[in-house]
This record gives sequence, C-alpha cells and structure tokens, in this order.
Amino acid sequence: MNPNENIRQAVLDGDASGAAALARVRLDAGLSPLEALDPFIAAIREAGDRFELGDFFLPQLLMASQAMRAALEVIFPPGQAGPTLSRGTVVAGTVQGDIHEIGKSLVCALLQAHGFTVVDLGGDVSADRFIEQIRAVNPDLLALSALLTTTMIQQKMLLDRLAQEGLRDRVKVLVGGAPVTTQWARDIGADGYAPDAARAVDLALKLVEK
Ligand code: B1M
Repeated sequence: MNPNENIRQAVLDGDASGAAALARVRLDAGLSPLEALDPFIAAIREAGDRFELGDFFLPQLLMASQAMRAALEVIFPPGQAGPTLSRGTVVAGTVQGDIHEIGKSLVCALLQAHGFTVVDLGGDVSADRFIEQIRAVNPDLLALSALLTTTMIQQKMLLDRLAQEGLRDRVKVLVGGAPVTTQWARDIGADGYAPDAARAVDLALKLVEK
C-alpha cells in the first residue's frame, strides 16, 4: 500500500497509535516536520469533507482528529525547547465557543521552533482569559485562531475588548483559521492574517521586528 494511503486510512479509522507510528516513520525517513505532516492534514480535511457530506458522524470526526493530534505530537513534541534566545512572546488560543485546536497547535509549534516563547491557552478561550494573560505575560503578539464561521466574530469582540481595556497598543494581533481572510483581518483591525502556520511565523517575525 502507498505510505500516504496508510496515513489516510489510519486518520480516517481514528487509529491514533497507527498514526503516531506512521509519523515516526516519516521523520525517521528524513522528511522535514512540515513535509511529514502534509498527508495527515490532507486526511483530516478529507474527514471534514466526509462529515459535511453526511458520510461521517461526529464521533468518527472526533476519532480522526485524535489520530491527527497523535501524529502532530510525534512531529512537534509539546514543550520541546526551541532556540534559547527568545524572539518574542506570543499568547495564543482558539477563541471562545470553538474547540478546534489542531491548526492553532501547529501555529504554536512552528512559532516555538522559530524562537518564540509561546503561551498556548488551548481552545474555547474566553476574552477574560486572554485579557488576564495579556496583563500577566505582557506578550508581543496575540495569536487568535477561529475555525467556525460562527466564532470568527469572537476575534472582533476580543479586539474591541482590548481597546476598551486600554491594551490594544500593547500587543500586535495576528488572526487565522479556515474561514478567516485578509479582508476580515482588516475589517476588525487586526495587525495581520496568515493562511497557514508557516506564513504565521513569517508574519510574526515581521510584526516583532517593527
Ligand atoms: Co469541526 N468543523 N466541528 N471538528 N472540523 C470544521 C471546521 C468544518 C469546516 C467541517 C465541515 O463541516 N466540513 C465545519 C465548520 C463549518 C463552518 O463553520 N463553516 C466544522 C463543524 C461544523 C464542527 C461542529 C459544529 C460539528 C458539530 O458539532 N455538529 C463542531 C464544533 C465544535 C466547536 O468548536 N464548538 C466541530 C467539532 C470538531 C471536532 C471536535 C470533531 C474536531 C476538532 C478537534 C480538535 O481540534 N480538538 C473537528 C475537526 C477535526 C474539523 C476539521 C475536519 C479539521 C480541522 C483541522 O484540524 N484541520 C474541519 C474541516 C476542515 O478543516 N476541512 C472541521 C487541519 C488543520 C491543520 O488545519 O485548522 O485549518 P486548520 O489550520 C490551518 C489554517 O487554518 C491556519 O494554519 C493551519 C495550517 O497550517 N491557521 C492559522 C489556523 N489557525 C491559525 C491561526 C493563525 C494563523 C493561521 O494565526 C493566529
């Protein structure tokens, strides 16, 4: 069987240990982390398409995402130390009402690998929690992910809250997630939008240089 077909099958079957083992094989074959992750991303997107078509039910989508996360943790082990010199601090999270974490975790892993200190607040993060962490950590960047058309609005609400609390000038705000666009980022007054994790790093580097 084609190796990518094995990966596709492991993710669609929700086989977390199989997906983790296949991720390890790709790293051992000398692929870069992003190359190693590619077929897993294709597979989880296929699971989403099948869910939308009614061909997959929510528990299957959940299991597929657990398999995807198992692979992600092999490829980007959580808490792995990045370069010792920090390029800046990022507070990151998926906005309130939204538990999609895979893309955000990938953004966090790449930021960390590029020398940022990342405080990952996880998914379904309330505006109060973001504000509390901005006050506590005083980050250079706030990275907000949203995967649902219904939760994108939380990015705007948080930006409004930052302004009300007098915090907007203290932190640059980067937004992303599948339904988010450059236009949306402009409309809500964010400092930038990135369509994927690699470009989120490029943008973060530019924003901290400014
Ligand atoms: Co959900 N889900 N889901 N889901 N899910 C989507 C997003 C959906 C498109 C599926 C579909 O119907 N085709 C759809 C949204 C429709 C819409 O809003 N228009 C959907 C839905 C409807 C739902 C529920 C409402 C289903 C239900 O309950 N009836 C529910 C919502 C729960 C909630 O949040 N309140 C739900 C639940 C779930 C699971 C729990 C089963 C699981 C999430 C598990 C987890 O993360 N803890 C899940 C999954 C896995 C998906 C899909 C299949 C995959 C998402 C993913 O991980 N992609 C997704 C379909 C799809 O994406 N095609 C879908 C891989 C990841 C690497 O890509 O997250 O896009 P992505 O991240 C990218 C970029 O977007 C970008 O970089 C990453 C890659 O480099 N990026 C950023 C992301 N954040 C960024 C931040 C940045 C910059 C870039 O800067 C800050």
